[in-house]
Amino acid sequence: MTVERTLSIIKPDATARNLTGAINAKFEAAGLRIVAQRRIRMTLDQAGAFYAVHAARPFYDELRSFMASGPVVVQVLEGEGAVAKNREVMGATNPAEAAEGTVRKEFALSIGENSVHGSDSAENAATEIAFFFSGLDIVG
Ligand code: RTP
Ligand code: MG
Repeated sequence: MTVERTLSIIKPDATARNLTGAINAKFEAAGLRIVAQRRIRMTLDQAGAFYAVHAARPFYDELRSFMASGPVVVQVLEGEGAVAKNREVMGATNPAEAAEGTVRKEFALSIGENSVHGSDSAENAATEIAFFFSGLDIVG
């Protein structure tokens, strides 16, 4: 497998509960390196643009309001098969279906307030990384 990068977001429900370090520890334990990281507060428009792919979904308004409701930590994770590995560490979207030991099993509050976002393909990872970071921000 090749070394790749993926975009991760620690969502407002997790920053509100001071879980950034606990979540980062899970990423690092899985061999993912945090090669860029920034704490930001998104506007409704920025959150809507980031999740534009879900614009037609019934949960879109709820999702962008939630993502703009408090601070988030945007980060680039690097490692062997980083996209799939991060999705594994995150667990299923719905915490009720997430495997033991995953971030969402341990920390998520609901299917919406589920603590983390992770890119779902290498192609989307490149687009999502460029949404928040310039090349100079990423130090591998
Ligand atoms: P993410 O994009 O945040 O990494 O999550 P995901 O791939 O596991 O799930 P996705 O289908 O892409 O959905 C994006 C986010 O929308 C919220 N959601 N709410 N109320 C609902 O039924 C519902 N379904 C999805 C979640 O915050 C989900 O992570
Ligand atoms: Mg997704």
